[in-house]
Amino acid sequence: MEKNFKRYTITAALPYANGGVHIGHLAGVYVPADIYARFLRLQGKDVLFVCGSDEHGVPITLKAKQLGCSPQDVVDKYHNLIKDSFEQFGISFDIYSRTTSKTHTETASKFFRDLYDKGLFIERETEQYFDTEANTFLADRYITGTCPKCGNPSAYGDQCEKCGSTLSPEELINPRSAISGSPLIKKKTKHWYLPLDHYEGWLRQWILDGHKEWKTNVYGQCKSWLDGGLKPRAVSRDLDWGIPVPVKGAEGKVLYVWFDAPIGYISNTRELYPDDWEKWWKDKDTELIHFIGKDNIVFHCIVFPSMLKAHGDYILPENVPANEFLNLEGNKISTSRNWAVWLDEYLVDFPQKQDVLRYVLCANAPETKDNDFTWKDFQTRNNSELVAIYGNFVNRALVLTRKYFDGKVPSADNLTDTDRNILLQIGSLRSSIENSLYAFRFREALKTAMDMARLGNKYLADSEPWKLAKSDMNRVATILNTALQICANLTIIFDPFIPFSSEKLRKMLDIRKMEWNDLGRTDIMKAGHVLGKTALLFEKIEDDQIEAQIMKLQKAKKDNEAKAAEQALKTSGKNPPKPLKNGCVYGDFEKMDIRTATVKEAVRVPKTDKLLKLTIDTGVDIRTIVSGIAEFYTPEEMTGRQICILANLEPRIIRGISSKGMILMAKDENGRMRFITPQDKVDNGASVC
Ligand code: B3M
Ligand code: ZN
Repeated sequence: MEKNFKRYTITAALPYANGGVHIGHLAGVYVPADIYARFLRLQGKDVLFVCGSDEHGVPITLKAKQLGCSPQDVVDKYHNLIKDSFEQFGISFDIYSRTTSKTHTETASKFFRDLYDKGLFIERETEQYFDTEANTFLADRYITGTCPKCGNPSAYGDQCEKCGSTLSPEELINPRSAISGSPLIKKKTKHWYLPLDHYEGWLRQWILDGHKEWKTNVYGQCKSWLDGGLKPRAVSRDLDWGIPVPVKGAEGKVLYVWFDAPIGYISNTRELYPDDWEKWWKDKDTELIHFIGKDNIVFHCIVFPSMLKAHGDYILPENVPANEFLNLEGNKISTSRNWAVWLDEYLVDFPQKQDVLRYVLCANAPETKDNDFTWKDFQTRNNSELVAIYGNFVNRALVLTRKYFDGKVPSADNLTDTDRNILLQIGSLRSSIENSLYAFRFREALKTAMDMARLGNKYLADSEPWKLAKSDMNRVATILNTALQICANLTIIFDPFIPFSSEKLRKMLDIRKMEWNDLGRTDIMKAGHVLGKTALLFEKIEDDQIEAQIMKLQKAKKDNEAKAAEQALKTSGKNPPKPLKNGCVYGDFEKMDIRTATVKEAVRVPKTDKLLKLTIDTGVDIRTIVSGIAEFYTPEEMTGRQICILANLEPRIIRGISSKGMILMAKDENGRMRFITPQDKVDNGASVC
């Protein structure tokens, strides 16, 4: 259904500037948002597509700690990386700014002040967990301890990932700081709360009664939040990174990141249109749409609208078409585990193939449920859809026109029923794709676009103009004219989805960018018009390219397992094993004469803490070895032990004693030295080999 708003404000979730952009982000938020923006623009509508980096909040400060730099350094680095990735993938924001901008600080502070001055916040003093070592209050997520339900020793203050229970930090057994590992104290602190419970009645009406058309995943989540009852939410935090709370007595406190981030949409609009921003946010004739992932639903459907409603001047979102999550090869995408396909890396491995990824991510978008991205599916969709259908059709039409008509559009003098019928079918796709796009069903819409290519491809295959070339050039002309009209229509219908390819095809056809309104026209390509240079629209992706990607993921998995094992050792206080030494040859080993032996006597070496003087029976001789093991064994413990020694080591003088040989020992995970003893007693002097 066509919508008749005067203008459209489209927002896409502001990504945290603490990492790059991966396929999950693109599929969940940015590709659908971009398709919608491009679709509306093609219709000549007044569109604002706004985004930017979310640069505040605890995740940024943690990343800074991890990298040993300042939060500002972190956001500078990632803001540029993210912005660049979006540009490369043709995400056509009108502005991509950042929440550390001056305009944003002003806008968010003013928004807070407006609500504060109207008395719309509650001030509360509560006791919260404080990490004395890191000198900071801790968000629930950064408190860890033992789950009271399942005993998992590393549950978080908000959730146990093992049994899935929702928790509060108070419930954790033995809570500790996830940042420093130290135990926590409780400390009083004052914060400002938005009383969401006051807006509950209104929210029920506005969403549950007024927006039944929202996607079921979004509507369902809102309903369950509302049914669970809303509580006041703190909109400030004790943190030294963020926008200072703009009231007296709020030193050391900043706006909660989820309070300031959505205001970023407004700030960025102000930055783009300093004099004319209000109509995008305050005029009832503007349609506001938020594109987000499912983890942001509560903030965009409940918290932010309550803020806007409380303020009073602003319009509310018409729709929030949140997507579910995209998994990768069967596993949840994870930044920390590096289980992701990063956009910057993708472009190195698949240069110029932005559209292939855009296509696959849209065709497989997690619109109604979580979905899986696999490299095999990526290859299949490229090879059997883009190449074999769309690309093949276009290529045939262009190559045959070059071959038979010197690259000039032939005229269609005698359209048959078949031709008319195909053109009619092409035209009829328009209303169907519009319905899908207006309903945010982008997969379905893309399928319709591909249906157009499919129709064209079948039309050429069925009419076989190459067979008619000898007998009926007139007919060939009509068929190719019809095919070229379909090609021109394809540049329009695919434009929102794969804009780079539409541009490429327009060049090959040598036509200007069309409007959505031209979709369905059958006279775009005029007889006699000279086509541009033909090139391949899409290229096949070979097995080895796909295998390389799968190997890359396998490597990431291995690296991650190693990292996790190392981490587990670290948190257990144990030392990780040393890396392996480089190879040696058998001859090197053979030179060493390793034997079993027994300690006959052990005494401390005077004036040392570490050394014992051992009298050893090697089965060949009785000798003295001085060994640095006094920290780990008493002389009494040593006496009578069977051990292994390196018997042919050059004698050394240690503290005036001649030491002949070395005792073989292993360091345990706590750094203590332990003997190597044959499992069963053997004669002294037996060779170890
Ligand atoms: N940065 C969370 C996220 O990246 C948050 C979105 C803000 S949108 C205003 O998932
Ligand atoms: Zn649990």
